[in-house]
Amino acid sequence: MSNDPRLIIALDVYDLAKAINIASETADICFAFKVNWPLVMNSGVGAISELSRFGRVICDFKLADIPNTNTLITDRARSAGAWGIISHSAVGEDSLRAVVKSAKSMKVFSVVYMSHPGWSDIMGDSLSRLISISRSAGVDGLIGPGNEPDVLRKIRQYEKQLPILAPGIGAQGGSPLKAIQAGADYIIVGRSIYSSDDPRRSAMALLDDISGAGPPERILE
Ligand code: O7E
Repeated sequence: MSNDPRLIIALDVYDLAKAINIASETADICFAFKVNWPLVMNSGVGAISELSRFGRVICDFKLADIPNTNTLITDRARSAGAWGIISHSAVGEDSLRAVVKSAKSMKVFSVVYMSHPGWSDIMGDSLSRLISISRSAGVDGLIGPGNEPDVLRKIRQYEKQLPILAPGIGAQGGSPLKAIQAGADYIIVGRSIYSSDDPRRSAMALLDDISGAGPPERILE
């Protein structure tokens, strides 16, 4: 399914045919595909099962609701064939626990710090608390900002075991190698790949950049 263990491609497109094209061209060089609201709102939940034919699908729904609603969404993503789901941790431990419980064998990743400036304005001081909530809820990995190596280092200081998945690479200014050197195990990349004329070639260029880094220290299976 996947040769490169570090790259997760964000398929933030509306058009399922385009997402399928990119997935079929890159399935052998990435670890997983991430789908977000643009694709699912336009193409329906069936996009998850369609893309699952090419590899692992992570539903980036950034769940941030009461436990019952989080459970309903997680159940639906699981029945559609998702391999993983992303939740906010800032919504509280009870809501995050509901996601972990209904995910069953599906992986759960929680956001502990975001890559856009507005996050640090409001939430910057909550990092250790959000990591602690994530850990006790039993998530499988953390989402941290690939364009802020200092924050990634802090996350790694607080949490030694869980893998870190880092968006913010390329279009948001982050360097894949610097993110990995700062503690990220996986990088999440969208526009630099899906907006390119040749998504496979762009993905390969990113992989070249990190080829010396070796496999992730903390591996997701
Ligand atoms: O900037 P791009 O085009 O490479 O896309 C980045 C993707 O990562 C996009 O889907 C966006 O929603 C997501 N993302 C961030 O950019 N910043 C964050 O802090 C968190 C995420 C994210 O994916 O969260 C869950 C993994």
